[in-house]
Amino acid sequence: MGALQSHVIYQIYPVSFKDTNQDGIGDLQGVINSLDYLSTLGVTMIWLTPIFTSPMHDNGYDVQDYTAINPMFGTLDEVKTLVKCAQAKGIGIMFDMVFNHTSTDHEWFQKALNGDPNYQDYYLFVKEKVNWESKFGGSAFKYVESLDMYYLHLFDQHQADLNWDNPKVRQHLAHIVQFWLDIGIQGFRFDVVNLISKPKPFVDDPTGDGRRIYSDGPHVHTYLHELNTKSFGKSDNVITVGEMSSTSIEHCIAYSQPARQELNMVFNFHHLKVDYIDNQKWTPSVFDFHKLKHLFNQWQTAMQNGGGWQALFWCNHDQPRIVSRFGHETTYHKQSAKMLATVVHCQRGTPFIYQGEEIGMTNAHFTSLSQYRDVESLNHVAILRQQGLSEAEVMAIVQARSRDNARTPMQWDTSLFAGFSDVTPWIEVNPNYSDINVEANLRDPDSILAYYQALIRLRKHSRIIQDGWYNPLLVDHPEVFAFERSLENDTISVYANFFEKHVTIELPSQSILILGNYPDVVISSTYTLRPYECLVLQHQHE
Ligand code: TEU
Ligand code: CA
Repeated sequence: MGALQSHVIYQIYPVSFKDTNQDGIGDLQGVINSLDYLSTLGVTMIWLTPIFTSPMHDNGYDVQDYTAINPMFGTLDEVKTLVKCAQAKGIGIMFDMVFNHTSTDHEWFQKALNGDPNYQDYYLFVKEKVNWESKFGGSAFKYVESLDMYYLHLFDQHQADLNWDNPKVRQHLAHIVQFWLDIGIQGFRFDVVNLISKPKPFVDDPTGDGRRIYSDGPHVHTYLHELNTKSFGKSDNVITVGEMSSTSIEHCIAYSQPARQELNMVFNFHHLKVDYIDNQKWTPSVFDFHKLKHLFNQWQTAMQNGGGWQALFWCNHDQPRIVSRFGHETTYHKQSAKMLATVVHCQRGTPFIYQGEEIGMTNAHFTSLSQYRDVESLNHVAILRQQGLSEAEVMAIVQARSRDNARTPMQWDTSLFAGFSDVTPWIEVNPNYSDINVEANLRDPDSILAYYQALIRLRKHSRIIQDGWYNPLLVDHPEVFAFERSLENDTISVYANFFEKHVTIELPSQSILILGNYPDVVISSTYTLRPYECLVLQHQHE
């Protein structure tokens, strides 16, 4: 499996990946059956979003029991089979640990509700609430009449935030990680893990929703270091990644510097807010390309200077599809999907691919609000209506922003329900599956899938891509994002046109093309990039 630098990690959202027992819901057996496909793609690890028992208010991010598998996905034996079969192909399994909060159905929360003060101290109960907002809309505090107290829920009201200041909570969580290590799980993604340490007492946020008070809180680094030394840090070759919400570069360096023994790498979302106004997800806005370039360059250089390590990604189960967002869905579908992949996979860090991204899956384009399933979307529909927006305006925002854009079933082939299931799936299939599907990609040597394979091969064989220094190029160019990676005497440079128009640039002398998304490229010192064209060039210094 190799070092952190050589990994390429594939994210599976099991509920939408592959259904094998025909109940319309993806399952573990579906993942097992797809291992040949993933092995052909070349990925080294599979991250599964939570498959623990859960009432599924937030599709499994509301965990009822961290050591029990939700029967709708399968059994513990199937997890063991998956670990073994994946291992045989050199692929590790990464689990998703939701440790900022538990489901309100969790035994601990139920005991707290029943009045047990020991268990009340597992959560964040307060007599007086403050003005923090839930990320899914409304107040972050829910009143419990029988206790005459409020509990904190930064997400849905069924997701109660844990009190990490309680050493018993931290000990339980370390044991849970150890339980999965003993089963053979080789990676962990920690959900919103920079939110675990809240400063107390809670105070109002006069100018915001509270996030600047509780994100990257006072003991977060101490608690992560402790979790590391008590669980995954004791095993070799375990890969960890923390999801960091509204974080800073300084904290991300600290989370991921090897010497600090916290985590291997971090996801941040700044580059995915370049189409927001003032951090507002539910307000329509346009894509600021200059901001995107600036953020990539800033994070890449600061993280390398500080010795941190980034998880590189465009897509996950919470984000609209990137080809719909910063690419082109029709005429330049293939070209733009390949270009977007190139700029992520050639940066310094560990790339992540979200299921369906490798075949260019697009946003859902649902036409009725009744097609949406996600709690965040449904809550915000109600909020937007209260704000007085028309139904058409609400629909347009949800179409652009809903997490369900990423959650439609994986498009395997042209059969009914895209080969995901034989029965009606829990969420509708994107009608474009007849064009965009795995089978069609496997038949086409020039497919998006084939290009992802080439990018993964490139990383595997290129020390520059793995370890090279990142250097921004053409920083002020209005259409082209460009950078180079260098190691000893070798340099690779990447030029990517993010727009539909032709743009002419100067290329370094003696460049050799190693990868591109158009046929018939003739490299010359002055080069005109075609719509969404990208070039990966190699230069050798004497
Ligand atoms: O997401 C954290 C998070 O804040 C977001 O990505 C969120 O979904 C989005 O910004 C809202 O606009 C993680 C999980 O990835 C997500 O699926 C869960 O719903 C959330 O934590 C709570 O566990
Ligand atoms: Ca199923």
